[in-house]
Amino acid sequence: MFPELEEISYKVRELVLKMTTHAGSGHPGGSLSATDLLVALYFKKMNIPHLSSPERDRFILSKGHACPALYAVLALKEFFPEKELFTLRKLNSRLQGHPELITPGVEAPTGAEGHGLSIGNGIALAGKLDKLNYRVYVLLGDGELDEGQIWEAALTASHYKLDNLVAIVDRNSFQLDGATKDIKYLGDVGEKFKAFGWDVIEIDGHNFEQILDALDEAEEAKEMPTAIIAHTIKGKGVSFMENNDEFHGKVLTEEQLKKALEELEKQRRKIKEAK
Ligand SMILES: Cc1ncc(C[n+]2csc(CCOP(=O)(O)OP(=O)(O)O)c2C)c(N)n1
Repeated sequence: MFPELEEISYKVRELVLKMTTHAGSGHPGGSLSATDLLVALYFKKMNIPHLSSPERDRFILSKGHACPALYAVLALKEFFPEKELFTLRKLNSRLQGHPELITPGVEAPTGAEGHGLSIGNGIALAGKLDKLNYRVYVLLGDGELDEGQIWEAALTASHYKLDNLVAIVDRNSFQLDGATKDIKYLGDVGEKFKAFGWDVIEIDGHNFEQILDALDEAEEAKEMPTAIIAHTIKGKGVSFMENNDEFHGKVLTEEQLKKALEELEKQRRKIKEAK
């Protein structure tokens, strides 16, 4: 059990829902599926002594539309003030609808899906050439795997033996307009990465113990990149959002927000009582 990480995840989920409803647009569903993965990375795994430190671990949100979750995590890490979250998607805000380099802590501009793994390859290869010990984590959506460039990048990563690179697939089984199985059948994602020369670990992407064990195991990989297939739930934490693709690119109304926050609070209280 990791009650301190669960507590942070509740806060992140609350902020995601509040800031997207406040903005009137955004992608809450895929932000909630990715929340626990982001919290484990930023609050337990990644080493970021300073945002400009050459040795810092890098994270790339390839499924850039889930940036409300990333922004909430970066604010809770105190890279910028929490109140700035409520400027999301506003003109001249540092928090745009998809990640931009103007946001403190964002390592790559993403949002056009399919590019993050190629960017991660470049950063990981540079780390090896410069003999720097940082690690690179790239979060991919499963719908994003429809993009051909992901597979080109997957081949490149194994060719260059990028054992400092970890791709995490947010396997929530949904994409923009439905279930991934109906839009482009993916089959066994882990087997596909294995066929491209990757080490593969399959986990429950909402179980902190499994997430952290997988991230530790990935550090043991030698001369090959690691793919963590994280089985998740789109809209995780809010009953009427879970596995409901309606909330891919649609935000909660004020009334739905109130209900969602009550649900999250109830779950948070249960965790506290169990401590
Ligand atoms: C190149 C490109 N084409 C289309 C889109 C529009 N788009 C935004 S999110 C999305 C679906 C994403 O599915 P997935 O990667 O599974 O995200 P998740 O369900 O985890 O939110 C699409 C097609 C885009 N952002 N980039």
